[in-house]
Amino acid sequence: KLAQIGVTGLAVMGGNLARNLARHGHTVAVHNRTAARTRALIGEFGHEGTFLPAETPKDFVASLERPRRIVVMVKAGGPTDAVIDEFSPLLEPGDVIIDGGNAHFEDTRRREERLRSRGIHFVGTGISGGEEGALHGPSIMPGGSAESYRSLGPLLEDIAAKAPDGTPCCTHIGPDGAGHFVKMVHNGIEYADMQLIAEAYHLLRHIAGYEPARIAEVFDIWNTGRLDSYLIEITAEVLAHTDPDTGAPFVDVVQDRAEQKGTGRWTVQSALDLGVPVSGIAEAVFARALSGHVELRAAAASLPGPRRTPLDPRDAARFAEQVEQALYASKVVSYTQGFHQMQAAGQAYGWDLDLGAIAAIWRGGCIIRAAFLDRIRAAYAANPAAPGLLADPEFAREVGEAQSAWRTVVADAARDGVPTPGFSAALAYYDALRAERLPASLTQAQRDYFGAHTYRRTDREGAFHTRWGGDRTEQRTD
Ligand code: NBP
Repeated sequence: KLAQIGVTGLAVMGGNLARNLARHGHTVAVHNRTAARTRALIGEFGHEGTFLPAETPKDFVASLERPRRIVVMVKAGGPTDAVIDEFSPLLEPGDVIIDGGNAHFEDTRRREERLRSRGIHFVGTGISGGEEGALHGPSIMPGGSAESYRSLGPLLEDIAAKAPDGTPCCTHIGPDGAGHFVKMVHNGIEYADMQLIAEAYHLLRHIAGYEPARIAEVFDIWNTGRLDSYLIEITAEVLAHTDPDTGAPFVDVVQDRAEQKGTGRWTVQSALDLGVPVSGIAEAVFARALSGHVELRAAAASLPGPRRTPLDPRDAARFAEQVEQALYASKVVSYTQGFHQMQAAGQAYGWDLDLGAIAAIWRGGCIIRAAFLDRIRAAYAANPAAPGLLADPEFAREVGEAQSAWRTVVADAARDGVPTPGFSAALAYYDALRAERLPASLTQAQRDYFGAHTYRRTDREGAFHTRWGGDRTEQRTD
């Protein structure tokens, strides 16, 4: 009997994906560079389904039905190229290589183009949900050709997470690097979500004066409303946890230095290339970077700040409600920005992305899963060409209702010296978008002054330059 699909790279992610496929009744060929890992997987989990273990790439390929479907789950970068180089000579036109690692979308575009010329489908696939997701149902974002999805889609939809309405959290995203691009933006949005939650915690701690256990209760309540999400849920659990060694709140014994593996940075780098303002994601990446600059922080530790006056309990409770509104409005902004980036990338790379379908497959399995995403799905279903989420009447209404509390929170934070780069950047974005006139007119006039970069007038067509160094007469330049 031949296998319907194969997995090579059996570390935690690959091993769990292979088990997930086998548990769904598929025959799965398994292979790993170091054969001991393959044997360990079969020894421990072989009883869960039908696995065809192979020790060599040749045996692995020979154990697959045609067209062959090979999931590569190795370390991103050089190892992915090494595996492609090793396996592709053994494959035939029509076969499919699925890269489920966290590849950069430009690498995926390059690999897809090279393999396409040989008739092999290369499907760069975003997989979110970590190791638990890989085993129990991740959110899956496959790129590559539409043809490859016809053969691969049913298998992937089978093992994907299911949204609350039962639909699989997997859809064909678009050609070449589209899947990995969308996974990258997912991670960027995840950075922003986490930063906003961290700021809400910081505000409740230092302005409302709540202890972590009390803040956990607040987050638990928020999790029953419009902020209902995996990240809010785990935040409440972390904040309620007490360190067994010291008896202190766990959050107080963890060093306040956040690390990163790079997908947030990639998102911002791509946004800069596309000219899309993703200030919420950028502030989140920078906030992690700042936290790690220990020497700078130590040198600044004695700089003066405001004196804080603790709020009385009634005011603290009202403040906590305002923080919920600020968090929600800021979250709408960061999703607005992330979806704008996907829309711009779709145009730049010719992907024709279905933004509503992308929101739909993030409703389950992935780290940013949230009730909120169903609202985004509905907004794009109602108006697929909407110029941003804030153009949706429902989101516009909610953010409009939250804006006063949002301003209070950002102002209180500034007054009390609590840093809120995420909340503040989101509010600035909101105010800039809705401004009737931006000071960009002055910026453009300055550019014309020192660089003769010309400007357009509000009252007439054409490009103009003023002779700033001379008689200041205006000339039309186009
Ligand atoms: P790792 O990223 O730790 O990679 C280990 C695997 O790569 C092993 O199977 C190893 O084989 C294989 N490998 C390496 Br390293 N170099 C190789 C080479 N030159 N040729 C062949 N195989 C090679 O595994 P992981 O943590 O399971 O992650 C797999 C992928 O999934 C990564 O791209 C990662 O970024 C991504 N990931 C995603 C999530 C998520 O939530 N979506 C979470 C974690 C990871 P060996 O056993 O012979 O050393």
